[in-house]
Amino acid sequence: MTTAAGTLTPITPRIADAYLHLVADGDEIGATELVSALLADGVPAQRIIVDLIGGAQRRVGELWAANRWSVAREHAATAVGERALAAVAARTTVHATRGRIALACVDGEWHGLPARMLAELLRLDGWRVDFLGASVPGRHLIVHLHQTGPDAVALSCMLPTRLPRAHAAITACRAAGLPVIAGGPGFGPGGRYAERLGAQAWAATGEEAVIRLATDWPPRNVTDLPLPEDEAFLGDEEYTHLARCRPQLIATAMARLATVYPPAGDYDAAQTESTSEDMGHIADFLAAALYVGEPDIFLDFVTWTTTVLSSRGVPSTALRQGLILIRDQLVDFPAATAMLNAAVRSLPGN
Ligand code: B12
Repeated sequence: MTTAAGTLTPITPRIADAYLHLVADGDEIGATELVSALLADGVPAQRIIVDLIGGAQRRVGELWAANRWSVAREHAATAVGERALAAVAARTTVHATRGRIALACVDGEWHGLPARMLAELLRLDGWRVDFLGASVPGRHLIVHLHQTGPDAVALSCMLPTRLPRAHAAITACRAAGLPVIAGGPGFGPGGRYAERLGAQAWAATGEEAVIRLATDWPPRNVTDLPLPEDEAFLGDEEYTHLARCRPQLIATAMARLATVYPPAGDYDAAQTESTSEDMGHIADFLAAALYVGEPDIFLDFVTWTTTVLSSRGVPSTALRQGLILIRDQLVDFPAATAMLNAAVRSLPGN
């Protein structure tokens, strides 16, 4: 197959468009052929992974959020991305000359592809990588670390709702004497929650992680490093209450919704189910915000949800009522109430 790539040409918009077309069409063979041809033309594997495959995945996210692509179409597109990434990996063998890294997504984190991209970038830079995949429960991670003895652990977290589990995993790695590099947007802008949760390093992108790990990593004697100062405040009473009462909070909010938002009374089964999922997201993002004491986690989520719902024809008043229904069940919890009130005030029309 011939391409317009040219020797050492970066990914041009034309190539990116051609690849996105193949992804949109669910054409795994075509996508595999395209990346193979690019490699043969001398395009660096890193550019294919980050710019082509990663760029298309981000575009897929926008198309899903704007309600232009269904969940099924997103799944098919991601499957193409996984296959294209595997094709790049199969055609680029690099012998491990650095240490060994265990790479896992935190418990409950199902975005495996970004971590897989990082795994390939690290391999290309000479690391031996044990890629453990999506949603790795903390205790299984630790058993694996004891069995394989890596030099460091890389933890991926795309959603802030997984931060409490990320904290548990980081704490367990630390107790095992292993340094953790954290990454993924779940750790917040500039990775600001990573350090608070005890990670020794954070990187925004796979390429940044490669540079970081190649220079002064891993640090020695992790157990001697000082603990983050405010770690003791993580997961206070409000968080614990919310985490424990989550099912009841959602059930009560759903039972009352049609009274305060009458259109919900006519919802079909699928609409009721997705509304209940949205209530779950409200509870989970609120819990994460309480856990790390960062109201912005919840505010960002509400802004994002407003956009997603509006592209599906759901008015912000529905979200407002959902937030109020949760708030009214948390009267004795001042931090949660303040976050919910700020979120209600932030909605359009206020
Ligand atoms: C595919 C996808 C899924 C798939 C994942 C399948 C898979 N095998 O990966 C599935 C269907 C499982 C999924 C589910 C959900 N998803 Co989703 N998903 C995506 C999508 C479209 C692509 C993800 C991806 O591959 N990104 C590509 C890479 C390139 O992104 P990247 O961040 O640049 O990756 C780099 C860095 O993050 C970094 N990095 C990553 N990990 C690490 C680790 C370390 C140690 C380091 C140093 C660096 C590092 O390196 C990467 C490479 O450079 C994104 C859109 C997006 N913008 O990413 C949404 C997205 C992440 N999902 C989103 C949501 C909301 C969800 C769901 C909650 C949806 C729902 N209603 O149920 C669930 C949550 C599931 C869960 N608990 O994990 C939102 C998150 C928004 C938010 N507020 O946080 C996004 C942004 C979509 C959107 N536009 O709104 N999703």
